Amino acid sequence: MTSPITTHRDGNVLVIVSNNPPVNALGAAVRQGLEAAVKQGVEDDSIHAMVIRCDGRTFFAGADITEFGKPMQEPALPTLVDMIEAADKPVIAAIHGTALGGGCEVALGCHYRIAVSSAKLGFPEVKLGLLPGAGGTQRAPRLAGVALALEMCAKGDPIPAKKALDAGLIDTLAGEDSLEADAIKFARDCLHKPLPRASQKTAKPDPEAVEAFKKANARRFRGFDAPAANIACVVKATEVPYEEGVQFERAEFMKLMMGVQSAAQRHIFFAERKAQKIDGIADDIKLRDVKKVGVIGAGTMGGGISMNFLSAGIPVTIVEMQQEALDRGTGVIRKNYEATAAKGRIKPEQVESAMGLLTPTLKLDDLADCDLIIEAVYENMDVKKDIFTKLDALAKPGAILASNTSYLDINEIASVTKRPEDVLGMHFFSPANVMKLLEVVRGDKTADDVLATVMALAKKIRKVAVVAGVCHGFIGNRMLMPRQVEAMKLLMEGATPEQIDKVHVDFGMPMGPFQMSDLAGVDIGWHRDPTRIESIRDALAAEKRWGQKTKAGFYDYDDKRNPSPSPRVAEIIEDFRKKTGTPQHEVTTEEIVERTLYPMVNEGALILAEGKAQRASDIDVVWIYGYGWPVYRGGPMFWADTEGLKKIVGGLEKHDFKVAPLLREKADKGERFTS
Ligand code: T1G
Repeated sequence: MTSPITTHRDGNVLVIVSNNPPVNALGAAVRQGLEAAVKQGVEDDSIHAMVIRCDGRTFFAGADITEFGKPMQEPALPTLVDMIEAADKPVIAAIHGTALGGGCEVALGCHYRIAVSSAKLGFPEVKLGLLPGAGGTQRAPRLAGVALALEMCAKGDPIPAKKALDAGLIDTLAGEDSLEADAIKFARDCLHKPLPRASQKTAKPDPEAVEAFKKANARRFRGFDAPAANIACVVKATEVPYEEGVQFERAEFMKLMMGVQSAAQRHIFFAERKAQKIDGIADDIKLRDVKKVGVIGAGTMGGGISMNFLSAGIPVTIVEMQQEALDRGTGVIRKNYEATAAKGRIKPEQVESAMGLLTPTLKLDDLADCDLIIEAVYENMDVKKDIFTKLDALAKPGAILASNTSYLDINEIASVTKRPEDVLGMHFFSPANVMKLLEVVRGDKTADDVLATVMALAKKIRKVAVVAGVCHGFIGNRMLMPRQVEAMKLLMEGATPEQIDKVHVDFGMPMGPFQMSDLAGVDIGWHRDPTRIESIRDALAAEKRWGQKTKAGFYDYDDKRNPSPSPRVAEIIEDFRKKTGTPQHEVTTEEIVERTLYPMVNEGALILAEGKAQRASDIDVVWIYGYGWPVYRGGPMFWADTEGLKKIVGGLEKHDFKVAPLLREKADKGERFTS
């Protein structure tokens, strides 16, 4: 097999090139090729300098994650990086694209670094539950200082080349189209300079920066192991020589690599990408052009949905019934963009360019030339059928007609049109301009190219899309229902809202079932008859305890929306317990987990068996990106595997749940849902 590494000479400079698509991952063949090439350059006296660069879209984007967990083939990346640095001739890293993880470490092992200004450098290992394991935590603080090294290693976000240049991580910038030539020239300019080796520099201690960083990120790092390990390694770099520090780094890396959290986060890394693939549809299927989008409804959802397309440079025509509602909706869109600009996350001119792509109208007919129309109106089947009947008459042939319904039957909606093959669901999660998950609901008659077009479009609008089948609540909300039902039952049997929510927050969820109800609205789906009180929720809704929006729900809220347990809610719960004569018992944490989380896994097994999700990892992606399931637990199905399916079945049986056949089958066979 030909090596992904080739070399060519430019006079006395050896150019070493990697061609390992798609991202030049530093797999064994790449490492072996690099080692041989650098060795060749060192031993050849006619070579006075070396340039390392990559073909394709990017410089090395890291170690090959697919190799993790398999027997490591020499040379190990740390060894290779040290070998590059030990060379007695200048080695220059020529960077484009994203030099990430091990790729950034290779660059820091080189004596000099040159990058095009569009390049980025970073250490995303922490997002995989890891840390830079090839000297990155030791070289970065020595080159760029503790504060930036902490940001890069413990948060994992890449930095632009200019910032890297200012910080001393790279030495100069190259022309976008002349990277190799500029690198060769730079190499020659370095020939008579001392050979700088990052590992030999000193990283100055900065305890204030460390404490400030820890404090500023405590909430973000809650529950994760890797950030603290990254911080410890960066601090170690300021305390001991490189040789000692890199041993510490290696030990911390191996601890994380062997841990469940990293396995979970690597599972999600691949699961997110696998979710983009639609089984049975060719990757190269011809997609429909989507140059113009129509959105019906300018409320919270319609406005948020519109922003996704506007931010991707796709024009949107947004329709409302009343001018006042239309003005309010477009006003909220502008306000959202301005708030983002105020935080410096976008430039003011980007606000205007986005708003310039928005066409508000009161006329449904103005959607006639749209390639995709998304309905985001009141969650009522009759209302939706009426709209799709009208759309069927006015939309151009080939237009994709989508509903943002969160649980209604897409097949029934499609049935009122003469083009059911062009109809599907696009279930955005509120706030739609923020939440990354998009459930793409495939109707029985949805055409393959329609589905593939929307899945591809999702990536363009920076959503994480998952294909869902038609069923009540699709994937996410269908699994949410048993959790909410059981949580209410536990209230009746003796638990309190704060007790149940605490179990979920301690588990790693951003909020528990009752905090979520208060956020979404206790009155969602309420029959709105205050005299009809058949449940605790009815009683709350009847007293206008609708959640955060009325400053009272399952909790009481102060002006800053800080929750506190509500004596009134305790009374209401107590009344219902007495009225229904529900037997009381002391509810334990274990019971709350078994009765609110295990049923979610059970429902996930039913969803899989019914083919409403393509794969268990898709279900995990839904819950990570739609509901904030802690990524270090890998999603409900991965977590069930780590808990052990036999234990899940036992817990469900303990509480008289009907165990899903697929779950029982896998438990009996000792199988897992996820690889
Ligand atoms: N290893 C193996 N495959 C990878 C990969 C990697 N590092 N990165 C991407 N891929 C695959 C990905 O699965 C997909 O495959 C295809 O490439 C395109 O990816 C020792 C231990 C580089 C910003 O964490 O962030 O170095 O689905 O769809 O949107 O210290 O990929 O086509 O079959 O994401 O253009 C550290 C992870 C590793 C970077 C490009 N590095 N990758 O984004 O394409 S650990 C990372 C990314 C490490 C060392 C440590 C992104 C990207 P398929 P894509 P993209």
